[in-house]
Amino acid sequence: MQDHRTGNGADPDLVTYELKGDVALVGLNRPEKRNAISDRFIEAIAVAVERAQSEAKAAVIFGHGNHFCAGLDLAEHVQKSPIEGVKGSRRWHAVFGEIEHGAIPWIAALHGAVVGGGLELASSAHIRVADETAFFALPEGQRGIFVGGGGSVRTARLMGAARMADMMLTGRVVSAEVGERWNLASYVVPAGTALDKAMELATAAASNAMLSNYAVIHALPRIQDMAKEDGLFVESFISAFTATSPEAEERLRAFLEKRAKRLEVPKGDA
Ligand code: 1HE
Repeated sequence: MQDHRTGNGADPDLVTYELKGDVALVGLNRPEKRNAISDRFIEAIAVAVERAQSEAKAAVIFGHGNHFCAGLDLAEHVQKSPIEGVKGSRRWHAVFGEIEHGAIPWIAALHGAVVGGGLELASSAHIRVADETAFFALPEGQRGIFVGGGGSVRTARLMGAARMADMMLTGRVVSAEVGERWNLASYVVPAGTALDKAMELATAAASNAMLSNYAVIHALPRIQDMAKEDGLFVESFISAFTATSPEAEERLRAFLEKRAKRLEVPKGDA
């Protein structure tokens, strides 16, 4: 497996980057600080995200060490002025926005702390896989701050504002199992296997028509924000447009000519 490190001026040691087939693997690599995200770190993530979008068909983001991510680098944040805080938050929005509304699907492989900005980062991915060691928390209230990485929009939409308010007001720490019930993760897997599961899902997503994946990433969240009739109207056009691509025609013919794999009927939990 070839190990490509991020370059272009971003710190190569903060984020590992690997291209495995069509899937990019982006690893948060500041375990000594529990992958807390500093200004330099967010720039390293930005470089890796851009590179993944340019050469992969799907991507996985994970954390090196015992935790996915402990959120904002509080040591750096304590020294910031309000305007620096606003600019920092807007930069996080831009980088996480590239993940959520970029060109490829992102799967977050979660273990250990998925906390504060770490949960906001995970919320910008399209699928979240948590292993049994993962725990979720939003200790912003305890730290005297507020979410700034898109959590009030993305994380609140995943689990609902009431549950998010509970976590933020009480400091509640939520297990992987509860996180799954609350829609913070779609899969809970045995300890140490989240990355493998995320790779499996990313490989499956990478084998789809890219135009279909693009439509899923861009259309679903936008249609959710539309009035019902507007959403249905837009859906019809996206549906008709994706079906006119040569790739769609070939995939449809492959099914009709029995060249395509059939769906597998689930045996147990799927
Ligand atoms: C950090 C950070 C951090 C660890 N910023 N340095 N996030 C939080 O409030 C979570 C704070 N972190 C923790 O509660 C714990 O560190 C963990 C539960 C994640 C892990 O515990 P543990 O016992 O394994 O590690 P530790 O001993 O607490 O931390 C190891 C080192 O990482 C230590 O530094 P050291 O120099 O003393 O070794 C910690 O100071 C450092 N560290 N977390 C800076 N977050 C855009 S708005 C988003 C707002 C938020 O994200 S608020 C939530 C912030």
